[in-house]
Amino acid sequence: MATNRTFTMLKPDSVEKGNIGAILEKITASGFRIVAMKLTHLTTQDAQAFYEVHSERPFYGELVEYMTRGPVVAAILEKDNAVEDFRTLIGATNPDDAAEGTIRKLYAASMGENAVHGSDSDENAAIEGAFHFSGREMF
Ligand code: DAT
Ligand code: MG
Repeated sequence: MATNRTFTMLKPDSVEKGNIGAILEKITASGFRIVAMKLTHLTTQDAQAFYEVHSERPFYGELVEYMTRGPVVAAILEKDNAVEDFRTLIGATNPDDAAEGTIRKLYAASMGENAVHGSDSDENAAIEGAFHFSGREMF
């Protein structure tokens, strides 16, 4: 059964471009409740572990560089069917393929710098959220 939470990061390009407010507005206007949130800077080890599944891919080094070049906004979001609905809201990995009105269509520059992360399963949402937040930081 689907749980009702997902994990997101507004990636370094979103922070650099001053898009945090606009993206959070879109997220909350789409019915997601913010359960936990912080500005945090991933270490190289954090980013390598987060994207471990892609460690053999040619873009892995660039991905880790990008994700560690400045702070990100990490958050846990709550809504019915959160994981799937949030993936729909952010749009396809490559912004060129993302549907009109999605966060990546509106705010992502490229496949490599695509503005926002959304968990791809309930299991990963729980793991990713627990990596960044203790129980006392979730409301
Ligand atoms: P998503 O972030 O949509 O879940 P993913 O898990 O397949 O996508 O990949 C993680 C991130 O890696 C993605 O947001 C951007 C980067 N990435 C994926 N495929 C890439 C590619 N072919 N070239 C460059 N970056 C890529
Ligand atoms: Mg993914």
